[in-house]
Amino acid sequence: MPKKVRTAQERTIDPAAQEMLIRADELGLETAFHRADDFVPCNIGAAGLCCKLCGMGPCRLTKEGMTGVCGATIDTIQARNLIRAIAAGSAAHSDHGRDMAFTLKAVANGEAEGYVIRDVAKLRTVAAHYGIPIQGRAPEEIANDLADLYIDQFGQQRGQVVPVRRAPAKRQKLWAERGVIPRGVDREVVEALHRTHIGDDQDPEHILQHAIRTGLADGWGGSLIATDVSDILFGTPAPILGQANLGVLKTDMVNVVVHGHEPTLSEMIVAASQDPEIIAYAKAAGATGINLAGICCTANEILMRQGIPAAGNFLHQELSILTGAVEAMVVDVQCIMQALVGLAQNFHTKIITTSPKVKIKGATHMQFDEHRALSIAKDILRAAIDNFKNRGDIRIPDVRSELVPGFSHEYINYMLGGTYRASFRPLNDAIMSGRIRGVAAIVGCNNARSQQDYLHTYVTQELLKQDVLVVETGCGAIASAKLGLLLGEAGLDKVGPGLREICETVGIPPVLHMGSCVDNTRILTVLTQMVEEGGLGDDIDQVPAVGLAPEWMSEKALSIATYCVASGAYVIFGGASPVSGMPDKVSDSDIVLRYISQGWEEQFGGKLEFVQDPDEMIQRTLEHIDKKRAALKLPEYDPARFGRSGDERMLQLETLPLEERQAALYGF
Ligand code: NFS
Repeated sequence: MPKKVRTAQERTIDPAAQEMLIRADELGLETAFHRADDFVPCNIGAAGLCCKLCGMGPCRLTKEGMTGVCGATIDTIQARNLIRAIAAGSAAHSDHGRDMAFTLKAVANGEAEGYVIRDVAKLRTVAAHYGIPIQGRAPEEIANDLADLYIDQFGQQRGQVVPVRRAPAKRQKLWAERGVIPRGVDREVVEALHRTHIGDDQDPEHILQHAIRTGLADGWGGSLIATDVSDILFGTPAPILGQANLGVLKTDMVNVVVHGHEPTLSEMIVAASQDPEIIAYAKAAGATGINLAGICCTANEILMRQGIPAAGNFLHQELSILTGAVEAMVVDVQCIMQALVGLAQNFHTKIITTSPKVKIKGATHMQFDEHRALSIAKDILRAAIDNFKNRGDIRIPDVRSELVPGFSHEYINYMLGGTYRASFRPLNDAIMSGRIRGVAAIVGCNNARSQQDYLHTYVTQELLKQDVLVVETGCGAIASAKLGLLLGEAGLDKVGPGLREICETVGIPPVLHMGSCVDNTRILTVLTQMVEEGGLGDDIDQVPAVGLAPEWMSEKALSIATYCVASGAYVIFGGASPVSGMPDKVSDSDIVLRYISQGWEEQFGGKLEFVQDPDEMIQRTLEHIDKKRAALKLPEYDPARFGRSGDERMLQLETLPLEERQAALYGF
């Protein structure tokens, strides 16, 4: 079959990305979009039917009833492949959390150059959750105890990881009954690897039971720790004006793109870029200053706290280099394409790796150490500035959108009631009355095999029309940002009437940007607070809410899906299913697929499904929300009941003669 080469428009809906893909073609360069067209994925591996766990394989099971050399069946092989991916995702998020906890320890002990505790209130709130004394103690003393407690969660061998105590009481009880509360973060990941070694756990349901515990070690373990410590050290996000897309790069400045995930280095690069000595150094090199921009979740971290612009999401990493205007791309961990180095060789861009865990052949390695963070950040910026003179031909797409990110659960609580009445009551009331039909969390990656940003933004826009409040994180949030959905009133005319009233009354965009992917824990916290506020059931699985990752690609996304399901959420993934099995057959190759939907739903009230068609994703989301509304005995969703208040209505009334206006408003 001849391979299908997509046009730039078929590869992405983003005009900035299209412009760069055309430039790549003109220059004879390739990107992930090109490589995705160049080879077809292995259909056996893609369906989870390939086992390469020992030296007798790889065993590729292409027919029903086949087994591997050791006798492993299709369902066992699929379950093993899936849990290994979940374990890798859980490990990645959690190791990020561990590094954050070690940084907190160093800061508490005055050993971390340049860092301070920015959010003492959050430090005290979090510490108090765990019974750490806070009265009359200095922030550093509290932080030291919290850091020790958090560091212990990773290597703990027995008991329960402490962040699970922040889940609804009923959920904790359910987890305890099912035996899935993580004992220690590392222990669950190690056990997932042990169980899937040749000749160990051969019962797919038993394997997937442990997948739940491995996912929970991420969501209610490592990721939650990462979010807490990031907020304590760098500030809990609140709305701030930002920009997104490649047009944030500047022609007359030294452009430094920070890409990856951990905020420790990027926050310090932000601080260093404002240092007068560094600015003077940049000016001496002929630039007007330093322009920082982020990619992937690093972008989200510094965007929501510092307002530093986002150059784009996952598939923008190569495209930013194609502008020719990036002096340095500074990377730490996760979602960093190896192809960056080869591509950068066609320009002057320096790829600088910084993590002791991540090196790429051909990149410059400038290792980060939190004890000397500010000095290292300045060294990195000097290297970028020195490279400014080597810049050649540049082309920066004139495309950027404004956005307002920073909707932490703390801020949502505050915005709904102010300082003295901070509460989730108005949100619960809006859902209970039907003004808001339900909530959708639309998160996750870009995938080079699907049209960049299309599924994200299509699903988002369609759900908004149906009065579904949308919260977003990760690369999905950046997709919406690029389309202008994260800005105040933008797009409110395309939002359902009830949701529009709420957005206008509270003064929020219809899509709330809640942060990076580790910050999906903020969504767990919001759901917990909604439950605790009352009126929407007594556990997360009763809330009319759905999680979606329409363009997922990473193992981290699978881990997120698993802990969301374990927390009671219905999760829909777009694109390919890693456990799809034999095409069109209901047989043993469907056991895993059925278990992670019906099986998990029976046990945890949440389920995971892979759905390719975006309209079906929307339909299933709405059906689920309506089903949950009915179970709570809430009024049936009826958009005709709303839209008679709010700014739009007032503007309409203003056009009427006085008497008619009074009649409409007061009935006389
Ligand atoms: Ni999430 Fe963030 Fe993006 Fe996907 Fe990668 S950056 S941690 S994995 S690609 S959303």
